[in-house]
Amino acid sequence: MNNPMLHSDEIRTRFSRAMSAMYRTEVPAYGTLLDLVADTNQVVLDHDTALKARLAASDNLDRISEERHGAIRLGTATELHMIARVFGVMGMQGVAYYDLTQANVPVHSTAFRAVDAENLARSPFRVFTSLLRTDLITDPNLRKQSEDILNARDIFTPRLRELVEQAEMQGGLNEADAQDFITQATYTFKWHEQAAVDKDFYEALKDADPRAADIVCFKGPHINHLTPRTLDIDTIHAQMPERGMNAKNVIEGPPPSHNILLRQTSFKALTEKVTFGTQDGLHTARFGEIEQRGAALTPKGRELYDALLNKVRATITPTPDGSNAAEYMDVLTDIFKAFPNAPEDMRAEALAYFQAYKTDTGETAYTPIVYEDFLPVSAAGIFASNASDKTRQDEFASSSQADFETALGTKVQSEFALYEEMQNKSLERL
Ligand code: OOG
Ligand code: NI
Repeated sequence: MNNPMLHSDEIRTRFSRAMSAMYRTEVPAYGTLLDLVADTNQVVLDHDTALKARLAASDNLDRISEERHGAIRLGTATELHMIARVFGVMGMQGVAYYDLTQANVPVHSTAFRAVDAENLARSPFRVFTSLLRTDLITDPNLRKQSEDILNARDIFTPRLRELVEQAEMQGGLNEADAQDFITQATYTFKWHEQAAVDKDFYEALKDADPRAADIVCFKGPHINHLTPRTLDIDTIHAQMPERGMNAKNVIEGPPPSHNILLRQTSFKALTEKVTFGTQDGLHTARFGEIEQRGAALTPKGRELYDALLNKVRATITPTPDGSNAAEYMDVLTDIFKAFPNAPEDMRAEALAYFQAYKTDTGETAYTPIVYEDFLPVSAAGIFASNASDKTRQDEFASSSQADFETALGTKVQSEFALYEEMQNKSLERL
């Protein structure tokens, strides 16, 4: 008989740590970022004892600075289908559909994550997973060659396939098999310095679209960033240059005044040495990011958020050289005065989801439900700033959520429905 199964939450937790260890080795600058995050989080906790007590009650304090998400990019429907099974072993399901073509990026995406509150509490680690839309590579030769390259590759080890099948059949994996699974799964996302194509093809595809080149020209879907949680994103953002990191100019998402959705920033993607056959070359893809999360917004709240952000963008767009970064933050903060930031006001206007609970004195109180997903606009910002400075005018064809879900083998879950269910469950429990 097999030994007892390891809980999928535990497999996910260990997987996120294995990914972190691998990425730190691959990208030393990422280790520097992690050190800065740990130091700053400690300073915040030392100074804010109330926050520390709150976090001790609701979170695992030791895990405060751990990774909360990563991102990968896949090339084919078959790869997406298999990756869904791999993440399934770790209790992660596709939540939300992100149409990146709206930002002229030829991919569509979902986030694999745990969906229930107790599983999220054990490990909220999520992977933003994009699928290339080769139909949007306009040059027919490049498109055909890309598809041929992608169809010929196998990004999964035979052992990983075996373990996934075993997990599906047995309903889990025992300790030894789970450990093997984590090693094999992590291997899928390793960096390959040796490209899978020649330099001419790489350059041609990169000219057409750098994101397509990042996906097609390498042997596997290398993890392109990991993102630990920070308790003070503004301080870390400001300190990144002091530690030698080329930080983005502005923090994406809402202004510091608003504890909603998520705010994130990163050091810009590094240009790294790769080889094409025997030829040396360079590739720019990998970076390190930090995030700070706030309240999950209802559709009404999201609409207001989007409207305000559009207003900001119509007024000012951050310049690539960062010259108007301070002004951008001022405009953002100013325009967001139209969005209530007190939790009780957000609740009164049904802008965010809330968890109901009983206080020590028996009264009903409400705390915002943490947003577990991604911002489409923000994701696009990441793509845009980290892949190329090239501006593209061509409008991509409209997206196809149905195609994506066919590849996935199931529908993506609605993030709004999940938050609403959490809210309802908490009310029922009272
Ligand atoms: C995915 C970017 C999405 C984020 O934080 O918005 C993401 C990618 O660059 O492949 O991780
Ligand atoms: Ni990210």
